[in-house]
Amino acid sequence: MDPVILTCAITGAETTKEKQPNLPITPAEQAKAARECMDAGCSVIHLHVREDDGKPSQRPERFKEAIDAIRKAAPGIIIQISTGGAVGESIENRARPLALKPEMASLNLGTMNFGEDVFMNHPKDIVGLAAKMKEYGVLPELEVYEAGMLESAGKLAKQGLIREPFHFQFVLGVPGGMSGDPRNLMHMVSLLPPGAHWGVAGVGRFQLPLAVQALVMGGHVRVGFEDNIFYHKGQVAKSNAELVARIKRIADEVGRPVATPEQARKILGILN
Ligand code: KMH
Ligand code: ZN
Repeated sequence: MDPVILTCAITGAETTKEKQPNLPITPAEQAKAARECMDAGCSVIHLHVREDDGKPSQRPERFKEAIDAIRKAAPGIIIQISTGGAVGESIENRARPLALKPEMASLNLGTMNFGEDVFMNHPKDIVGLAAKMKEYGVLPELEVYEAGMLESAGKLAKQGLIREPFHFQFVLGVPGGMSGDPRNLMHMVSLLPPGAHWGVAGVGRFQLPLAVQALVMGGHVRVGFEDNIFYHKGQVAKSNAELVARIKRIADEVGRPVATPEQARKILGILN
């Protein structure tokens, strides 16, 4: 069976230290977490940064500090920066860290309710972010929370802003988006254009079952404290790596070798 790329979203913009005391916030904590995740089988870090007080940030200087620290601690790991940021962040700030030319960045394909907030992704802003990613040679990971968003990728490709094969991340279980019902993942996969790569990020209690479903269906998997803070119901995870290690064990059992960062680069078409 094809290798599975394990991504870890180690920090996020919404998770708090109060709810998850092991959340990595500083560049040093993020570097340590990234190393542990790499040792556990992860090849991509989905990266948000925080200021020292825990506030979500899109400051390029802070991203640079975190990226440098992660590169030193976990050489070779793929770093995917967030252009989603926190709900309510301006599009200008969301775009700023792209100038650091990371290998990958998230590109959110639509506006949606996000818990009690609205996660704004105006069509012109999606185009603007995609154009910047193209300019800087950054591979977009297409974040999709609803089936219609998946179908909108073709429009960006027609405009020459993204290229095929696409790499989708299905983020399922956000209150306001599609839930983590297994039928939703089946439906998403049924809509994929030929040759597309896909992974799933299940939010909260959906993280583990969707990960297992993706392993069986041939997809890639994202775990981490951005999406889920628990190991079991009511049991806060000790580390991001603990969540990665569990998926690696299950992947081994179902015959999906875990991709190294180099294999992940080949699969995703990242050119160094
Ligand atoms: N924090 C969410 C509102 C991304 O990283 O691109 C959006 C998010 C997606 O986390
Ligand atoms: Zn994110």
